[in-house]
Amino acid sequence: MACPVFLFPAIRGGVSWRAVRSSWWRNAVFYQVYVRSFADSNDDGVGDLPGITSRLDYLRSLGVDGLWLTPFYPSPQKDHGYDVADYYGVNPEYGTLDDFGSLVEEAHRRGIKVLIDIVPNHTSSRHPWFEAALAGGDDQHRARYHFARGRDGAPPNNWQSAFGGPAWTQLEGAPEWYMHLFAPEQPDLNWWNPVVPAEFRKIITYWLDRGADGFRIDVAVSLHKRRDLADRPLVPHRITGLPTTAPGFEIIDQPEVHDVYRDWRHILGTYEPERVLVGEIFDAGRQSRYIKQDELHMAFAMMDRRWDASAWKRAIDVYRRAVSRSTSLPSWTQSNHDVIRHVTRLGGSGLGRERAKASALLLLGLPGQYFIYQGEELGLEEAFVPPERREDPLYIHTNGRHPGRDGCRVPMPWRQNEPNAGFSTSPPWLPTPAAWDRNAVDAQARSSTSVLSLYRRVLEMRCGLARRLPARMDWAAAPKDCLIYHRGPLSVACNFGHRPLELDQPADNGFAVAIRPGEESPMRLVEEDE
Ligand code: ISL
Ligand code: CA
Repeated sequence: MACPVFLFPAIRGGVSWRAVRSSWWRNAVFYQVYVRSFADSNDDGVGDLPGITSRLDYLRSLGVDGLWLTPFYPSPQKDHGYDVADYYGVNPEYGTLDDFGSLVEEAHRRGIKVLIDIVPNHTSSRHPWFEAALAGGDDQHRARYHFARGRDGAPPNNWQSAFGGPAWTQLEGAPEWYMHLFAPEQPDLNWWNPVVPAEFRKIITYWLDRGADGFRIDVAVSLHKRRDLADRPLVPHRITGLPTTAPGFEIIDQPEVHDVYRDWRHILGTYEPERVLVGEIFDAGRQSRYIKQDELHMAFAMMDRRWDASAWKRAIDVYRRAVSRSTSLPSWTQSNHDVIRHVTRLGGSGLGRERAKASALLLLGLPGQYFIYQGEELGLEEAFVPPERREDPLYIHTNGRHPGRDGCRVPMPWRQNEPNAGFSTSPPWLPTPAAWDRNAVDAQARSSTSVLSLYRRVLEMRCGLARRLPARMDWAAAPKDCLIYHRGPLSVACNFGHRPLELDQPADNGFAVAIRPGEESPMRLVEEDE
């Protein structure tokens, strides 16, 4: 967006005033585009890059500074793009490299930055490297992945896949197994082999040269696995007594992962304007080790706590402390393509939506970046996807024990009274819930009380206040079930309770939130000039 952000965090460690001052990403608002479900330009039921380009004016009018595009590379789509078969191309379903070029150019013309997703932990099993490793069985290709002999017909160790079952699959008719911390179609790369970091250096340079403003790094701390591939020690579970993995035994997050990001940061440093690295890291302890002047710029401060004032205050402080020794600020976020949408998490329907409006305001006033997940600005809830239509590997590989993540990936509703809420004239890859018509962008744009209108107003206000907001915030004394903080001229109050609260602290310069159950418009937004 055109709104310049000039907020100055404490300057430490020799970062020049100029460098900090010119950072476009500090306090920016990012918007996560789930490419497959955002906008469909050719009515085949699948979102695509030209679709995104056609909606850039919508994103500009929302007031975002940058986008994060989920993976759009050629891929068999076993994990919807997080299984990359070619890191240098565009999945034909999503468009072409030229379409990527136009998207970046048009976004930049509107002052919007474009981050792309990079998936360095694993490739697709259809990546030429893995195909060569299987076909030839030669050591050179196999050494790019983790192949190991099993133990008496069992996997090489007891590591588990995030999608259920062992993290190993045996080759047909052979004693070797290969490692996959996710689906079997996502073999893990061996980052101890120098060929792998060399290839990723090439990949990131390639996309930086094509105008990418930075990367969201998938499973950022997993690259190097512990070298001895030792079993995870098992201890009796605290409650059930059943054997469970012992805490504190790392199979990932090895010291060498930091070398990778120092290397990437160095490469980014040779580009102007500044490019950024956002790690998919949610743990605050890890964030404090990876968010550094010479490593990552950002990671996700995921606010998925239960709706409780002290739990939220604690989480906010934990994430603030995690970056306190760096020049970075937290990147607040509530949803992404892997979690249940937060309106639903916070109680669903009217109540969940009011809480979600309040939490967005609470977080948008804080120092730091904010990541919106597409559809959040419409107040979308988790959708029910009929079991036979589910596609998520998490659902498939857990044999349905996990409902999967399809419910937060359902295509965007754009227009009321049109097939599939205006996403596509063909049936979308995941079905649009019948009731979603009322969530459509066009309907919400017409209503001043919609979630969309609230997001637009708040982002505009944030942009207007930007120059006057310090990087510091202070909690103020607050009644039970309420959080209040001050940040320069801004005061934010958030009521976590069920009863309306009268505050004696005036919030003349900022916005105040109150939840009044049963009222049509429970949110109060006090603009500066009121
Ligand atoms: O979604 C999860 C379980 O519900 C998480 O554990 C998730 O797998 C983890 O955060 C890593 O996520 C990323 O990498 C995965 C991919 O499936 C996710 O979509 C992606 O965000 C494997 O590439
Ligand atoms: Ca399409």
